[in-house]
Amino acid sequence: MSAAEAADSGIRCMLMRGGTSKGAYFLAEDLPADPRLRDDLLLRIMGTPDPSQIDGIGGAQSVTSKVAIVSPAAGPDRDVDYLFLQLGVDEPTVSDRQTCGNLLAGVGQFAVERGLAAAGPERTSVRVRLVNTGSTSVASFATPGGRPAYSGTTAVSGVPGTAAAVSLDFAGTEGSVCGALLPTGRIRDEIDGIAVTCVDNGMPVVVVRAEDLGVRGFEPVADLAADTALAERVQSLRMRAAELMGLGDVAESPVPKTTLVAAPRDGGAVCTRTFIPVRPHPSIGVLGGISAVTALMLDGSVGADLFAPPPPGAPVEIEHPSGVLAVEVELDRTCSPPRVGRSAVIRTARKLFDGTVFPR
Ligand code: NQM
Repeated sequence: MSAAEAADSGIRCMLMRGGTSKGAYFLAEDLPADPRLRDDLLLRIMGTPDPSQIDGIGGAQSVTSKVAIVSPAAGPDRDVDYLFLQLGVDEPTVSDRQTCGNLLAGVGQFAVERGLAAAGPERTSVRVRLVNTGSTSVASFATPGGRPAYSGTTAVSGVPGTAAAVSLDFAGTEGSVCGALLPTGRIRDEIDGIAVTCVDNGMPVVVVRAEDLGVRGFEPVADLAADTALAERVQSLRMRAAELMGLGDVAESPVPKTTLVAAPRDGGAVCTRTFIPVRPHPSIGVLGGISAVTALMLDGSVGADLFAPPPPGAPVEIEHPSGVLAVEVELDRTCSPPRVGRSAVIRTARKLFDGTVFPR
């Protein structure tokens, strides 16, 4: 499909909110198979590069400049494959170097909407392979009468109102980007004189004590966003951490993320401020949050002493700028280092529009 043809006839697209992110969902068959042509088309659809994405459907933030590409399962033990692409806002970048647990929240419903997965009469579980990382997730949600229900009573911090719950159960996330839960081979490293724990339980994350970067760790996002010196320190830390984690040059990559941790303030397990990659996240990513919590649960990690574990069986509540993200992480502590059993989270997702998008 040429650029002129795509601009003329448009591309079938569903816009969905998934958790605290928003993105364009496509069937792979509706996009060019050549990644170069596909990425060029997606940039024009999103309105990138432009800080306001005024001529596209992107929402001018990293968490609203996202794409989910869903295709029939290319292998056994799953129903669909989900490729996530992070598009830049003011830079013309398209990266497949991370997945997104928030957009994942809409993938099961999208698969049912497009006929890639059969819905049950009450509830449906869709087994999703996360193509970016090779891990899997089972997305379960209500399908009364065989159709996805979007309204419900579940609240997600950072999203107004309530919607239908989508439970996401993850497997195979441990080391799924870097090859090991502790990609540097150590529970702690020192970078620029600062102690960090580098972790990958589905998302490469560098965990740092907020006070070691000269902040308290519960500042409003706007204050952190205005702190250019902090952004420079975060960038230097993550570039060096990426080398130790085997990620190479990450100048144009959204990973690793950096999560600043502080003692909890609102009854949760820990207070966080996350950077994607150097701008403050309005909340915290799903797998980013799961990875950070996994690090904090390990003896000797940076921030382990700040972590207030919940009672047995209760989820870990991660405090973030717009509220709380509750995650479950099960560790097998009979291994050294411990192995991840399962991770899980409850999100909501909503179909916003379904139609044809016309690229610039
Ligand atoms: O970590 C933002 C988000 C994310 C990613 C980011 C995510 C995840 O809030 O699984 O959800 O860290 O880029 O959607």
